[in-house]
Amino acid sequence: MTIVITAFERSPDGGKGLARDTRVRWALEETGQPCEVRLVSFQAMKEPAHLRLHPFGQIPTYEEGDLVLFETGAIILHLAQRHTGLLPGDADARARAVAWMFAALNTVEPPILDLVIARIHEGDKPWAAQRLPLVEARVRQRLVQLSARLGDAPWLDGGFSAGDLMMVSVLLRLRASGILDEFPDLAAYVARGEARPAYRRAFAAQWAINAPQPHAG
Ligand code: GTB
Repeated sequence: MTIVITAFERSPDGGKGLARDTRVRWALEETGQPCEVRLVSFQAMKEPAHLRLHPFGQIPTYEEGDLVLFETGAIILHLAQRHTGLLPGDADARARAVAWMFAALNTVEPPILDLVIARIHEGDKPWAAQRLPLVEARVRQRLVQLSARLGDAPWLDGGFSAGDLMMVSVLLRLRASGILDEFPDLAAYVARGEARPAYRRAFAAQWAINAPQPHAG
């Protein structure tokens, strides 16, 4: 059954791999599932054909026969449950890996997204200078806690899992702020994720679409 995902026609990050199709591409690569990618413009995302796939008019979406999914958490959990490579065999270890997926999405990502909003989308607002240190402090608090749990281990709970895939994907969004580099163990954790052949293939595939075009002449 052909898997079709959607991605930005041209990602605003210029190929840094930060748009969320990259984490789905990564999961597909880790599980050895080929896919087709349908590129959509911002306008097309808000039109009825795409809204039937994604009620909030966003990317990525996932189609596999009659199954249509949105939300990267749901898509990656679906792939992890149906194919080998992203969840351990032991039932308790699987449950813990899923807990780390939720932790990445529900506990670590929200303050990071808040930081993106404070720095980029609301950076010119009159309250920005007061708010930014508060938001940064909340991010650092989570990183201190995450770093304490990771300790010297390469991955969050035994071998690499969908929990790590999601956590690394979430932490990548922090790099531009410089805060990730304040935590060398977490920066190394992210680098380990990026060094995985499956991540490199996923990154290259989105880069081929999104990389800045050289100017002619
Ligand atoms: N909770 C959903 C999920 O996990 O699937 C969130 C999906 C989502 O945020 N999609 C974004 C989108 O479609 C793209 S990934 N936005 C268009 C819209 O809402 O109209 C978020 C994203 C966008 C841009 C960058 N960037 O430029 O660096 C990074 C991440």
